[in-house]
Amino acid sequence: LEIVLATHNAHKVAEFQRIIGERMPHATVVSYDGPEPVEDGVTFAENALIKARAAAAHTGRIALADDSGIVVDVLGEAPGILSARWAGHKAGDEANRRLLLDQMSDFARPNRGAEFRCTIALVVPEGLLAGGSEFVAEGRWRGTLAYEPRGSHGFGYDPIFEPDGHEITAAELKPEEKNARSHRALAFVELLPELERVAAQ
Ligand code: ITT
Repeated sequence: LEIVLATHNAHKVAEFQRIIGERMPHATVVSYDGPEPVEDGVTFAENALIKARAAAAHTGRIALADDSGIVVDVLGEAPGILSARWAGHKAGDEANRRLLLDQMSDFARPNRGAEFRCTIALVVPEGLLAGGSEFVAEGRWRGTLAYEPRGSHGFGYDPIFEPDGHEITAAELKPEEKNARSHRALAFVELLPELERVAAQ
């Protein structure tokens, strides 16, 4: 089974290689490098579907796309779908984290609750399956925002996110620990039966 992964985020690719590799050892994951669609959805699910549809249409293969981010309770679920570009289009992960910490400077625990969300869209093109197929799964990982970044694993907001049940940040967890319980792993586990079903057809 060959799965096209529609993301340009190398960290997501690495996590999916592990997450999929453990649960579907016979699957081959290849990165999509075709034309980029405009991500103009207003929800994680819409954006994930936009990316997966483009990859499936262009490659004729089974495509997966991930749209994800962090939502902070007291910020009305911001940054949300804007997580990757919270401090500006080219600002990068460190500037995004710094801005979010600044915006949270008036809030102490227990008012620093947040969660990671990941939506994965699965799109099977018509050429592979009569009528094609689309499926969307979501995973959520709750935690608390730290006051300062800690840890060197992971990416994005991992250094400032302490998952519930841990006193360390997601960037201090070993990659295999993060990939066992993260929003991305939970979304993939929800999607797995559907992926196995379409792969068997
Ligand atoms: P693609 O659209 O090419 O997949 P992207 O990074 O632009 O890459 P998103 O629009 O889905 O993807 O933004 C996801 C952002 O949310 C990501 O850049 C991080 O800032 C944050 N994020 C998502 N999952 C995360 C995780 O597991 N750990 C830390 N931050 C995460």
